[in-house]
Amino acid sequence: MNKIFKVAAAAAIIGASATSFSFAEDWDMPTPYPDKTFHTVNIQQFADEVREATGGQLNIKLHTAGSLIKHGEIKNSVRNKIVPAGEFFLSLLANEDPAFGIDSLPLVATSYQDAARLWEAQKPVVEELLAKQRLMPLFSVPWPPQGLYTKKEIKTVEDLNGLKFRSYNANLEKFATMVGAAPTQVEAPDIAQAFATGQVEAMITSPSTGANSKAWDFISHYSPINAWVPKNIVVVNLAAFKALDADTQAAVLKAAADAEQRGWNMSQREAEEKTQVLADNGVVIVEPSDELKSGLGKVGAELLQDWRANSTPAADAIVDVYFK
Ligand code: PCA
Repeated sequence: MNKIFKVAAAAAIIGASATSFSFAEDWDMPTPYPDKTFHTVNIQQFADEVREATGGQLNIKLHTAGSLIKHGEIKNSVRNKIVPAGEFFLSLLANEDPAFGIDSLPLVATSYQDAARLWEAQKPVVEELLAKQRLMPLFSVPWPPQGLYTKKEIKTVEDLNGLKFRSYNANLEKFATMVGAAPTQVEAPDIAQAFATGQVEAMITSPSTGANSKAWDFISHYSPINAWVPKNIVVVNLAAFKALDADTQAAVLKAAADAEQRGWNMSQREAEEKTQVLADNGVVIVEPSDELKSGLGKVGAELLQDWRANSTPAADAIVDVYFK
């Protein structure tokens, strides 16, 4: 083969491969929670299924526990195409629009059934708000109902007065302030350290996050107050999604739908299993007293009223649809 012919043949091969095969794509995907968290396990399976279904054409690589991008910056980093996809705690965006925070208001939705109904009402509004930022939700999965972790038995809302309280979003911060506690924002991977250093001494979170943080090392009592059922959401940058070929897009959407269903089931199993893990490690599980329940009910009603007063018509309509 003479030299010119060899170059031409090589060009033809490259040309052919460029039209008949697309190059494999690598996606870095930041998530805020540690590897053992069921949300992370679920997303890893989602990534594996996408890789398999696309014959390796789309490789999603997880960067967990805020290791690549800090939790508070994940949404904007997807929006700005620094990464094509990411996971975050949906109600973290409540400062952008109250519609994002409705799943983190006390005693609005406290069971999985109610949480599913609330998501049905909330989802179209969330989709529209995210679309304005060129983001598309892929799936959303709830945490188990949120319970109360303390160093003593809490019999009334007044017992929370003066406690240094771990917070994870604006709603929880408001709640803590309203009951006379002092809130401090702490990300999930930093919980154990925040307790160990005395930065905080009480928290509201799921049995999952409690057990994964080994809460028995720093608290003695857990009360399943089932205060709310907040969700994580996985979003993709719309332009990044549209750049995928049709088969790959379909594979992503299929794996996402499966991940949503699997995630809701995992969450429900977690609620029971991880409460048992807390008990097995010596945490005293205390059913909330009637007094505590009615006190929380009052705080919840006030917070909902406040939320509605500061809401947008679209966000407020979510509550109307939900309570109808
Ligand atoms: N775990 C996360 C969010 C809600 C939950 O159950 C956390 O505590 O940060």
